[in-house]
Amino acid sequence: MYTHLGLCLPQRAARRRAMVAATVLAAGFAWGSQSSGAPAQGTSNRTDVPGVTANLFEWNWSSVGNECTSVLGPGGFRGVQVSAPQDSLKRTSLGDGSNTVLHPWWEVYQPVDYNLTSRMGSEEQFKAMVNTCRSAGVKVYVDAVINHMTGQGTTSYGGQSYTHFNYPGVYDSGDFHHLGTGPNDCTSTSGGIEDFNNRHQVFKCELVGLADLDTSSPDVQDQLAAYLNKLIGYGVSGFRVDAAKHIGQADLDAIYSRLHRTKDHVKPYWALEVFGGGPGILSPQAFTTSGDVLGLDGVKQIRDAFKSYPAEHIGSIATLEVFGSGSGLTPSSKTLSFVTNHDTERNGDALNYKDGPRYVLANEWLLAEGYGHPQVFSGFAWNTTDDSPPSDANGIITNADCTSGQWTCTHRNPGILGMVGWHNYVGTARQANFWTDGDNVISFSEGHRGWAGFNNGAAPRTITVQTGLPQGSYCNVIVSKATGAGCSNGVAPVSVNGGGFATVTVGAYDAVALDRQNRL
Ligand code: ARE
Ligand code: CA
Repeated sequence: MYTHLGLCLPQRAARRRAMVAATVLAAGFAWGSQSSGAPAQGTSNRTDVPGVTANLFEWNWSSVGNECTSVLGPGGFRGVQVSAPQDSLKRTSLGDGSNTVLHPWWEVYQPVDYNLTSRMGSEEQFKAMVNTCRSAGVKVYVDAVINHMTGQGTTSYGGQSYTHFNYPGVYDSGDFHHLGTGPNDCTSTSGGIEDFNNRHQVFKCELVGLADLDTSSPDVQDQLAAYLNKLIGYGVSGFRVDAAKHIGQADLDAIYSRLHRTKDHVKPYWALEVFGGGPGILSPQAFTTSGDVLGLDGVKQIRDAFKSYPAEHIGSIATLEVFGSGSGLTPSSKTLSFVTNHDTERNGDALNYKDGPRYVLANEWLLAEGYGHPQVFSGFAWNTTDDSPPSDANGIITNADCTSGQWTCTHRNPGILGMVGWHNYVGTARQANFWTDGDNVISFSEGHRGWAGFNNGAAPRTITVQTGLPQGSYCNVIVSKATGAGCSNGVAPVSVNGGGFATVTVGAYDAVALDRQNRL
């Protein structure tokens, strides 16, 4: 149970109210906070509440801007998450994490200073991208790397020279945690995190050798807030806080309290990266007092339902009748949800683009289920886990080209775009009429506005189910839209009878989704 507005409501109803808040905020009106961080300065505690977002992982700024205008805005995406824009390590030799890739994707997670001179483009290009996206109705959320600086190298993309504990003009040795015995030192043997369940080590020791900022220091907090406030000044709406588990609640709250309001006059969205598995104060649940959290436990449940890793059984999505706080996950209104992100697509925790139609199906299902603030991940194709995104000889990332096979572009899949529209349309309607064959076919309605069915099996299935919809002929939004001349793409409409029942054939690893805005 999650309480909101003084009422104790079932989780799903609470989630629906969060979506009302999102709609109202998008329209620019005041509303109560759903995803509160630390108490805000000033008179209001309202925070940004994201609608459906696309995570365009390591897309360069000009490609993100183009995508906002041509695909994301028109497609109903209300936000885009972009990669860490600050100046970072530029490797000059192999070793130290990759003996084969000179410019692995993870260079951007080693900040050197807070100029926006990155692999994705210049500060001017970043600003232009934010303006372009906002004009297209797409808010921008930034991956904020604020727990640490570098773990290797001596020079940055912006041409800055540095050493492990010295970043000219930004930080010197006194701004970091050090190996030692004092209360503010890292007390592990190596100076690194050796025990991920030890609170002291997790907060104050080095994560994979990355120089750990003393985020309890007001000077460091000011420096970090100045960086984030610069981004807010450019029009950014919020942050995915990298390695938030290693900053800890108290320091996160102190940083958040220093942040300005966004151009939409609300406090920024604050989504904390906290891998599950840690006990007590290190758990994702324990971070929901400081912001939203990433749905990293949810990705494993989705993987296990659709594919049952690691055994690679055929999956059984009937279990998804219960998903969200009912299945042990963080509350819907406090979670940035997704099928995968850049870490889990590489580490086996999640389905990924290599799973083909099943991966698309899982994304379509999440948009229908509506748990959390759903996000669709699109990165680049890779063979080894260190591979660089397509880039020039200097590591500068080249334009994303969805026809090249080098970029995954999941957000452009017509079925996913159809479900983004469906998700936005059904809005606050309540899920009902759950039906399953007990194995790999499920369907449900959202109020009287939408119905969707999913088949995670290798053969088409014809089902007769209650859709919750009024009588009529509907177009399957996975493959078509209603037009004056019938369903687009020559697709045959689905008939719903006077009792709300329909007989529908759902293809192998495919979905059928109907909504009233696509009734003929
Ligand atoms: C690279 C090299 C290293 C080298 C280091 C410093 O790979 O060999 O020592 O540089 O020179 C990413 C990459 C890292 C990369 C790093 C810096 O994944 O390989 O290191 O960038 O370039 C924990 C953290 C969680 C973190 C994951 C990866 O809790 O915050 O580890 N995730 C974020 C990002 C990553 C990023 C970083 C943090 C660093 O999303 O992409 O690293 O900015 C259990 C634990 C979790 C643990 C998890 C690891 O579940 O409970 O706490 O997550 O295992 O799977
Ligand atoms: Ca830390």
